Amino acid sequence: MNALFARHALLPQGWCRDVLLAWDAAGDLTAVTANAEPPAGVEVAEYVLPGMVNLHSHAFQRALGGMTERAGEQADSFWTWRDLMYRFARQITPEQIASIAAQLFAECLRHGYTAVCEFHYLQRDAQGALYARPAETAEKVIQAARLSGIGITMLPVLYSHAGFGEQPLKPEQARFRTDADDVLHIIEALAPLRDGQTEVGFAPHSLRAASVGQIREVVAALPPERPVHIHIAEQQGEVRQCLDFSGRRPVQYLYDQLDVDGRWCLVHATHLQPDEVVQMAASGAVAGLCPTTEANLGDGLFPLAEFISAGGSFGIGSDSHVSQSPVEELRWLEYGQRLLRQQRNIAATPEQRQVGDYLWRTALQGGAQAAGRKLGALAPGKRADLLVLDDAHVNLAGVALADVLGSFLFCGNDNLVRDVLCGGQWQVRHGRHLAQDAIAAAYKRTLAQLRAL
Ligand code: NGQ
Ligand code: ZN
Repeated sequence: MNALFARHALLPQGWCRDVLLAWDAAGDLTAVTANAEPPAGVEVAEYVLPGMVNLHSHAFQRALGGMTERAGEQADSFWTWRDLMYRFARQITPEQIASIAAQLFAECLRHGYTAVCEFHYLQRDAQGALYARPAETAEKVIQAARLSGIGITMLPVLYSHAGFGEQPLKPEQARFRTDADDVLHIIEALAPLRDGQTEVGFAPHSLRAASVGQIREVVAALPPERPVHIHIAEQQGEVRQCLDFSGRRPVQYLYDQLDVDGRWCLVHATHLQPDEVVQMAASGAVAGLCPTTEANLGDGLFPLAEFISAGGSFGIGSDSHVSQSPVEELRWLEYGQRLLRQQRNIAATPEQRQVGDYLWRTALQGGAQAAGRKLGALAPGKRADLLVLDDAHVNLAGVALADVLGSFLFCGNDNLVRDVLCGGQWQVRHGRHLAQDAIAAAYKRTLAQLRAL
């Protein structure tokens, strides 16, 4: 029997006791029964949570982590970081992309992510030519997801321009170049890989890199349930360029030009005016927040309190992967707001006053929506994606049920995720990913190659 008995499980209605969870061979939950008796022979766990969705990833950037933290002659910024990232992206082979992604995904699982949305734009070879298989690198990332066991929403990126007004790409962006036809071919080539663990959506890189006409063309050709993700309003410079080009701020311009609804994920959306907060929230689009990367790159702070008040949906992503932990994303999401407002306990509502519970459950809802897969709850029909916390850890000793997520998210840096089931398969046991040694060995070989360049 594919089953687990949880003394305490976080279900859609909140923490429940004595929950029997069962799943089928396809990796879908078939029954979730509270107040059950533990059947003989079924493993018993103390605290079980649904796994988190990582809604924004550029997997290859994992290998750049820690390498960009040296001050230059002039003031460093998002844009100087981007130059370093481009230089790094120039030489990576599809095999290297796969080994970096596998390492990243194993780490993400170990820290409590069970799904990732890969915003994938390294699609051409180092000379800027399409590979013989146009979806070559996207397929490699999906293979890495399968090796690690994480669920994936692959988002092939439309990337045609260097800036607003269809500016020609720079030579260092040649590997990213796609037009609407290229992206549609890649999406089509990936169709046979769709399954319970794998979905394929679409990502116009940004309003800088893709024109409204191109975005319309791809969205019109895409099956209606597939997610659409875009970077938006991350940097003040980008907002100014958009104003110069269109007379509108990026979010205003996007909503003026396109039908933005719940299939959309607006990544970053850092710089918003009050009317944009309201418009975004009302549209049902998910705000894709990446607090550790946004801090690392000096982006700014998303107006979370206002967005929550307006009823907006949000999720979290690790983006450049300076962190691989949902704990760190959620903690910094809340801490940024505390520092900004000089208040405490911001991410909460009158109905859900526990900040840890509010953050985990709300970010999971938004992430599930952005992933376009059967995620977001321990409930029949959803994927069997769950975490078992380490109840032997001192941080959980004698803790009231209401404070379990508070301890998980806001106390210390030990990883309290002990076991991880993803798509009905155990991938992490006692804090170790089952394939982590082989995956790390391949990753180290890749790093040695890249550092030798
Ligand atoms: C990216 N990353 O595509 O990797 C971007 C930087 C850009 C973030 N926005 C490149 N965090 O936006 O042009
Ligand atoms: Zn990004």
